[in-house]
Amino acid sequence: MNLFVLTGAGISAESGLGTFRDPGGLWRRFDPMRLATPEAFAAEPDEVHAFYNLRRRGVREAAPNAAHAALVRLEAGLAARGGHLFLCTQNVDDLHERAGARAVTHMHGELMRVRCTACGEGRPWPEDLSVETACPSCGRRGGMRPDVVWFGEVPLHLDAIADALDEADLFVAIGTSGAVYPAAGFVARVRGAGIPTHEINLAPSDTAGLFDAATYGPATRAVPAFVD
Ligand code: BJW
Repeated sequence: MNLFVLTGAGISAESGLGTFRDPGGLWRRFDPMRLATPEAFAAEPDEVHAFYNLRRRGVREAAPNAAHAALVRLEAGLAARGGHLFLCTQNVDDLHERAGARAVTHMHGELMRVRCTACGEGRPWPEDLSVETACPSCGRRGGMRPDVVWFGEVPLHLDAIADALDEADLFVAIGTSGAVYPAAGFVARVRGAGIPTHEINLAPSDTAGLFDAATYGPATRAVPAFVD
């Protein structure tokens, strides 16, 4: 069995990390066009750094929850039976890895990494960033940015994701609103190929009608119940 799991902010909500579009979510309080676009970073880098420094500190203080742990058991269980879990997350946090997941595809990048816009070098970076931060590789200041995918940028690992979608026997989406493309389009793509689909979410997502089956409830209960 090849299982494709797509996770979103809802899986980390009970770890204390805010989602984007729920009541009180990040994009309800902050304008994403002023914080999560390359144009915003060019115009107001201090504001963008302050936002991501706060988020980075939040991730450092958060711990993986029972839903992240259940996916680790799923990965091991499938491997023991000759199957494979392709875990694709839209999340920029590292809670899947800290729970023990062996292979995680971060299609929207990673908050704990930086990239230099001058020389392109990326590296782990768990600390605050500022316009004064110099790139350890090329020495340039002002170009260091969080290694995340902003609106208008192309998500990462799309070829590997397309292959995994084509090879999947089952597609499961967990804790994602289905509002952001291309991830929101995965369910339609696999459904078109006749692959069964299952949604796990607090409430029906924007794409709920495209899933064959659904489990509604908090991820820390619904994901272990699905896995075990
Ligand atoms: C729980 C829970 C609990 C809560 N238990 N569940 C087609 C149509 C229209 C527009 C576009 C389109 N194609 C492209 C676009 C433009 C744009 C887009 O999609 N805009 C829409 C808003 C309309 N997309 C892009 O710009 C993307 N790039 C792109 O398309 O490039 C072109 C290209 C593509 C492919 C090939 C070649 C070229 C890039 C998108 C980048 C998104 N970036 C962000 C920020 C990352 C950095 C950061 O973290 O700051 O990614 S935005 C934000 O949204 C973040 C998330 O990964 C992403 C998705 O959010 P998610 O995870 O779904 O969270 P929420 O809050 O929306 O939902 C949470 C869910 O959890 C809810 O359903 C709750 O019910 C649930 N929940 N508690 C279980 N306890």
